[in-house]
Amino acid sequence: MKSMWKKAGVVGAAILAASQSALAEYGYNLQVPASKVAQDVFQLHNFIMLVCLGIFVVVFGAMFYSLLKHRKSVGHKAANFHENTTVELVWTVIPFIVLMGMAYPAAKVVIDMKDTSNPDMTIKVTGYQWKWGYDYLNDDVSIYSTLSTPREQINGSEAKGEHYLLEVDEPMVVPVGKRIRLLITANDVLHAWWVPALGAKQDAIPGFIRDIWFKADKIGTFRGQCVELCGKDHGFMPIVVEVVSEEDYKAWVAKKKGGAVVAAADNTKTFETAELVERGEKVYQANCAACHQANGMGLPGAFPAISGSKVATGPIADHINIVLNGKAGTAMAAFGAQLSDADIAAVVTYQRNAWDNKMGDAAQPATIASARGGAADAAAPAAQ
Ligand code: HEC
Ligand SMILES: [Cu+2]
Repeated sequence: MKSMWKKAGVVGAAILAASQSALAEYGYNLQVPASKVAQDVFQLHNFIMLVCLGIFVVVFGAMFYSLLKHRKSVGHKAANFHENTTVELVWTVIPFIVLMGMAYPAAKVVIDMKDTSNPDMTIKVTGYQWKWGYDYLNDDVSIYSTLSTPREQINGSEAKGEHYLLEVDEPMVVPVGKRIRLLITANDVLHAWWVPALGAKQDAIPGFIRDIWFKADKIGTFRGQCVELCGKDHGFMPIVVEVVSEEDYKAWVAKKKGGAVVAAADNTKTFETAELVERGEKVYQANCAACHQANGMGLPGAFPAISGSKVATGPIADHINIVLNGKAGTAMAAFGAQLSDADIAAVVTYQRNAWDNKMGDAAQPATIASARGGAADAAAPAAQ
């Protein structure tokens, strides 16, 4: 007898410990809120769940009570009545009050989410197939944020990391405690920007600009995903927001601007072919491999192989032209606005000298710069 109680005690304690650690981890809950709006959303969710639970208990309670107490086998006879005004009033008025009780706090939170007035800074967010672009309108910094999970983890030849498919090369960096307004749009198809812990979610629509805001309460890294089905790599364009102190933010901006100066200097340099190939491989992995594949073989029927391609083994001017200006009506986007002259020179040189392509020639940044000028007319239809 005694040992049975002891066993029950141990099991009870284990259940309690498990449920408490589940709570602590929010394992089965929404993400831990990191902004006022996210906190409001979280509380609204809990409140409405409780209302639903209350309705569930009352409705099913009444139903099962009636089924059991008034069943035919204990001698009950069904009542047969129509048009009972009192009952009809009660079942109209009570749901109305319940609905209003939920709609009022919900509308308040939605209005707060959509109130983008008085921002401390504004960032334009652009969805691309398949990455995010961030333009800091106040600080004149622009970055592209692409997935950094290694291909080996995705194709299963390596163990998956802690932030599998939720990590990027360049996170969006913002200062803590500031009202950040986001102007959200897309370059090709519908995408949607969502970081649950910051309570910010908005569709990114080509040709339209929608805005939202958030103010992060604490320093930390917050992760989200594109939440609008946008094609093959929809699951491969995560969002990472790095919330830092005001000083760290200023230092980051200064570093980005310094980087831009170095990058600009690269555009006037002349490189060795080997340097271009090495740099071009990185540019290719970050910008092109999603479609043309790391091995240059493409995906038959959708994305052409670059290894052995007529363009990559043909006249270099045509090769530069398709990378700069894209090809209208296909998934091949114009990279002229996204990549620097040095990066385009590098990726073109890489494509001409990797895999089965043994062209031995190289494009220099200066060639790209003049192609930009000269191809402006030809580019107009391609850019659409
Ligand atoms: C979203 C998918 C996608 C991405 C990313 C992409 N391409 Fe393409 N690319 C295409 C498609 C589709 C075509 C075929 C266009 C056509 O129908 O002619 C193409 C064609 C090409 C061609 C011509 C190949 C041939 O033999 O016709 C080259 C060269 C090329 N891309 C280079 C690049 C480079 C360099 C990058 C990265 C900076 C890149 N592409 C990124 C989809 C993509
Ligand atoms: Cu998307």
